[in-house]
Amino acid sequence: MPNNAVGLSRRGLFQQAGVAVTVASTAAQANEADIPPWTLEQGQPVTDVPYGTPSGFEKSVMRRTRETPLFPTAASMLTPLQDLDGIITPNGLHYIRNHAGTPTIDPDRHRLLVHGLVDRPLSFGMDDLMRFPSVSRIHFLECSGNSGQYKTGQYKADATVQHTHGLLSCAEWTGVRLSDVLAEAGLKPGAAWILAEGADAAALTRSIPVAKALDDAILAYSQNGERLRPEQGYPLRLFLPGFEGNANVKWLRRLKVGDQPFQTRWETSKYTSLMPDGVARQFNFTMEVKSVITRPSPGRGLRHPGFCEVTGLAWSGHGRIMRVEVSTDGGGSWQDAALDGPILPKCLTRFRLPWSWTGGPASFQSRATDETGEVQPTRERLLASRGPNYYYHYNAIQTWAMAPGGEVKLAV
Ligand SMILES: Nc1nc2c(c(=O)[nH]1)N[C@H]1C(S)=C(S)[C@@H](COP(=O)(O)O)O[C@H]1N2
Ligand SMILES: [Mo]
Repeated sequence: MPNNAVGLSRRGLFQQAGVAVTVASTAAQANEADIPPWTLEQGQPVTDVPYGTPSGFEKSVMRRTRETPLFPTAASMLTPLQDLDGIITPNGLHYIRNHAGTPTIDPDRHRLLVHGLVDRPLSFGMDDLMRFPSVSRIHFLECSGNSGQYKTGQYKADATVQHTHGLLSCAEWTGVRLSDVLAEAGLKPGAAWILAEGADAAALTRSIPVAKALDDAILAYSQNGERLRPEQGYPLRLFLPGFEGNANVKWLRRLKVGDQPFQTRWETSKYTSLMPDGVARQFNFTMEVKSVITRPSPGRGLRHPGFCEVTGLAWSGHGRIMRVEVSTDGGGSWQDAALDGPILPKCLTRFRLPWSWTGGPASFQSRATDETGEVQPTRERLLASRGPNYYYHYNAIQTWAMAPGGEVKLAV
């Protein structure tokens, strides 16, 4: 079994990495009598910040677009994974994937209609929904197009992990169990699929299996403790843990229960998987096991040889992460990384490996295994098994190449 807990003292950890760490070496030389200017005057009044924003020195930590979007309303913004710690994505940095812009919705006028194969068609206002018992769960959300450009080799030479993996975020989602709402309406015999429709100009619609709706689906109204951001579906979104981003319908206005899938354009012309035999596989919902090293990574290289913590994120739509192995020699040898707890199902898991850079070239890879035993594939294995027409759900092992100077670039 993997070694999930490091269980070493800091000193032991550094020794294990085989280096002496000199993080505090200049402390003794600093003149402690030098009082910094910000200590000599009053700070900013607290009443100036009714709603806080990050320090002005953190301006470079921001969402970025994949490429210049042809349509600003049908585009995406990527999460800066290289700049974040832990597993939670701050709300202002959650990735955005919109097909027709972010609507401005008055929550007092927003309704959710539940109809179709139900005993009692119902219409809910936000106040009605909030009277149901609430649940809060920490889950990742990933667009199935995340990392898809690897397939086509379209990344620019200076792409970072934000460009390659930034259609990925993780938040604590609070809302109402969809099963509770469906119990109010009463499912009729034969109910098997539910059409979920958004109130945006795309009127995005997806068919969701009733089994998923009754399992762990949430009608979410909050994200990391506050109401959803407009970009994430304010005031209400469908949240389907582990399912591809597209099925998590934002600005949710309608649920129609049926006995078969509704065959919307989002599940026929888009978001299908064209197999080598020419057959398009539909309803390929669950995001497969995947991981990526966020540091070191392109733009986050090293300047001095010595101790370096290799860290990144692993996730699986099938459940918990069991193991993450890290290679610093391009897959020649592997070491188990430590996993930060709690290790939650269908959630990002942070991994860490103490490492010592001797100053030479290195080639970083991470390989995750989930609790179903599924192992993240190599690029070769993935492309071979899927054939030339498959695009979505690219979950292959990622390689970052470090040059002797310490600069890191994406490989492939
Ligand atoms: N109504 C509606 N729901 C939507 C979309 C949309 O454009 N309209 N985009 C989908 C796609 S493709 C993804 S990946 C996720 C993105 O959610 P996020 O913007 O909160 O990250 O929302 C999905 N739900
Ligand atoms: Mo997506």
